[in-house]
Amino acid sequence: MIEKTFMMVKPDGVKRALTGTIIQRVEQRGLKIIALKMILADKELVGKHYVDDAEWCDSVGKKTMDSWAKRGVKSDETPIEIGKRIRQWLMDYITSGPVVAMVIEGHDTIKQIRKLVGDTSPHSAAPGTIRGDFSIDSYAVGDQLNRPIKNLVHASGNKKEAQNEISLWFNKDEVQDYKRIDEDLIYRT
Ligand code: 3AN
Repeated sequence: MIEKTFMMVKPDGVKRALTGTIIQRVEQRGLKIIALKMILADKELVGKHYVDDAEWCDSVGKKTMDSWAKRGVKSDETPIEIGKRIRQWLMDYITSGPVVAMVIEGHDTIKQIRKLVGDTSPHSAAPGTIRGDFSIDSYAVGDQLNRPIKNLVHASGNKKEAQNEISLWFNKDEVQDYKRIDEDLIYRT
């Protein structure tokens, strides 16, 4: 099924001059970039992106606690409390420099882009993925330095997130409709 997703090169990816390389990975897979811009986001925008809701905080908190459990780290905090702290870190981090936001269209794009991006922690991300090839950051280092994991990119996790994030970062007239020269070859003939 042809669908759209949202992807963002985070400030560490932009500052490390990896934007072109990351875009190339998307395009060479046969997925189509239909919107693209560099933007210095403010806290209001990033606050809407990383929504202050219990479900999001709980999910990020639980993933973090799993990583702690593997390292034998114990905590009295609830997953929601952990998620809220990480959200604050992310607000500072994502507004610390320009990001490159894009909308990508193609077959099963939401899942395929997540696969291309790799595990949240670059340290665990498989070689061949963006995070696994270009970063070595980890939960452990992030925790030690009280900062978010610098994992180069964000990509929407599901359809609802993709729809919300696309309309948050782009106006309708910024999203283009065009045909790639190889589209018929990829999908049809
Ligand atoms: P993903 O970006 O792979 O979907 P999420 O949604 O679990 O990962 O987390 C959102 C972002 O929050 C991550 N990309 C990462 O930058 C940051 N993050 C999540 N958990 C932690 C943590 N325990 N320590 C530091 N940063 C974290």
